[in-house]
Amino acid sequence: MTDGLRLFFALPCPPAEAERITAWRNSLARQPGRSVAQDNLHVTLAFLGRQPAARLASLRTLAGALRTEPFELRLERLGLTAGGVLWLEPSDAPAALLQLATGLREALAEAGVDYDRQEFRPHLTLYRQADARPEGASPVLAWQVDRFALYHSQDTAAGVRYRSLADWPI
Ligand code: 2AM
Repeated sequence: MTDGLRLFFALPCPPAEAERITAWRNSLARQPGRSVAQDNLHVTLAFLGRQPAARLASLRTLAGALRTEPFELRLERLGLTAGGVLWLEPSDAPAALLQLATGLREALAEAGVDYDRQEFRPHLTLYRQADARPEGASPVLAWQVDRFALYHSQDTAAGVRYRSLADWPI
């Protein structure tokens, strides 16, 4: 599908934490590749890819029906994937986070909505096409998660922008 909207569900990184991690990243020696814009920092729960706009109503309904507990998310492990994605991940993912992602993915499957079926591995991407893991101690990001959101990934003249279409309390 070339039309439609590129969508994903995610936890937004709160502005103060996004500012902190961006300052840390900007303090590093320059890397090749692309950093994720401060306003775009997030933890993906489920990546849907292109979806018809007509599906938005059912996505809102299924997301609104999910029930979980607020939890603290602590991202303290810096990782570099073979594909050059530099990310922060929890050393111990909270059970409530896994429950939220699993519940969401099950609801999507039940509604017949396609999504990326890779096993859920919570992380916050900082950099793409990096060629080295920065030296030194990993920074730590932590916040109380009480909302998740549906995002529209848009290509703009200023680069990709993630716009929140709706969000829900957890
Ligand atoms: P992200 O790193 O910005 O969260 C489609 O695969 C998108 O889903 C990727 O661009 C990535 O975006 C996210 N993703 C990839 N692998 C994942 C995984 N194992 N668990 C959760 N999200 C993943």
